[in-house]
Amino acid sequence: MGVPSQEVEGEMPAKKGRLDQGNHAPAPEPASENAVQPVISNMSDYTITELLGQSDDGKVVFTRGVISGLEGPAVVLFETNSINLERVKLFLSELSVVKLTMNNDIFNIFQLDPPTGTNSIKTTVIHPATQKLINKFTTKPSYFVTETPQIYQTITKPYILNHLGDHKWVYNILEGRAEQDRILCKNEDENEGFVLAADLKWDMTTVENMYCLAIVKRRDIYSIRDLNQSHLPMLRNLQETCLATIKEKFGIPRSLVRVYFHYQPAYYHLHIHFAHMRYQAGAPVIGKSVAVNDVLQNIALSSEYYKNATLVYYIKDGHALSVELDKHKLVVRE
Ligand code: G7M
Repeated sequence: MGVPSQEVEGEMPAKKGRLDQGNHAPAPEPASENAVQPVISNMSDYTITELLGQSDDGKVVFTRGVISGLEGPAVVLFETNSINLERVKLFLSELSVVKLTMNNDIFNIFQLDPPTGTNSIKTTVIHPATQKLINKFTTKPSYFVTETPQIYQTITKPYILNHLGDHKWVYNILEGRAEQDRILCKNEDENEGFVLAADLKWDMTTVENMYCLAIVKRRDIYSIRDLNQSHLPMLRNLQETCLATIKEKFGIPRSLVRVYFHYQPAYYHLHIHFAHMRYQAGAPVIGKSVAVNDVLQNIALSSEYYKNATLVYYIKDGHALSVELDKHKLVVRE
C-alpha cells in the first residue's frame, strides 16, 4: 500500500486537500515552513504486532506495531474513505482494471481495481505511542460512572491535574507550531480567544466527514465542570463564529452541524467538537457527548450548574481514570 510521505507528517494525519465542486473541502495552502520529517516513508517499514480493534462501521482498523529503525511502539490507524459520486467518477478510467467474477443472466459482478491514487487509505501514525494512547485504541468494554461533585473533587480533579502533560499537540496548534494549514479561523483575544482547526479524524477531502475542533486559548478551563456564567460570552461567540466559518468554507449549514463537548474528554484543555450530521464517527454518544446548547442553557440558568451537578458518563475498562474510580468501587459493571 503506498502512502505519500507528506500524509504522515509529525503528529498529523493526511494533509491532502482538494476542493472543487460541492462536496469537497478547499485545498489548504501547503505547509512549507512547518514541514517536518515524516515518521515513516515506506509502509513496509511498519510491522503490526497486535490488532487493537476496529471501528463499529468497519471503516477503521486500529493496530499496534513497530517502525523499523525507531524505538518504542507505534499506533497506526488505517481508514477507508466512504464512497461517493466524486470517487466513483475517478474509477471510470481506462486505468481501472475490471475482472468479471460472476454472471447470471442480466446480473454481473466485477472486481474493479481503481487507478493508483484514487483509492488512498487515510493512515494515522502515532509514534512513539504512550500506553494511554494504546489503551485508547484498544477495543474494551465501557462501564458507567455516576460522578457526584465530591467524587469529581477527590478523584477526577487530582487525575486531571496529573495528566496536563498530554497537551503538547494542543499548544502546538495554538502557538503556530503545527497544523497551521488546517486552521479555519482564530480569535487572538487572551481571554475569549480560540482556534478552529480540522480534527485529526478529518482529512479535509469529503465535506460529509467534516470534523473540526475549536480549542480555547485559555489553559485554566479543563472541562465543562469548570464552566460558569462568566464564560457565556466566549462560548456564544465561539459557537457563532465557528458555525459561520464552516458555512462559508464548506457550505455546510448550521442545521447539519453537531456541536458538543465530551465529558470525560481525552484532553483536559477546553475544546468543542463540530461534526457533520452524516459523519458516523462524529455522532454524539450517550454518556460521553454533551451538546453545547444544553451547556449554555444550564449555566445561564445556574452559574454553578456544572460545579454542583452529578454527571453520568461511561469510561473504558483499563482507562487510568477508571482504575482510580475502581479503587473506590465507583465503576458500575453489572
Ligand atoms: O474526547 P476529546 O473531547 O478530548 O476529543 C479530543 C479530540 O481531539 C478528538 O476528536 C481527536 O481526534 C482530536 N485530536 C487528538 N489529537 C492528538 C489531535 C491532533 O494532534 N490534532 C488535531 N487536529 N486533533 C487531534
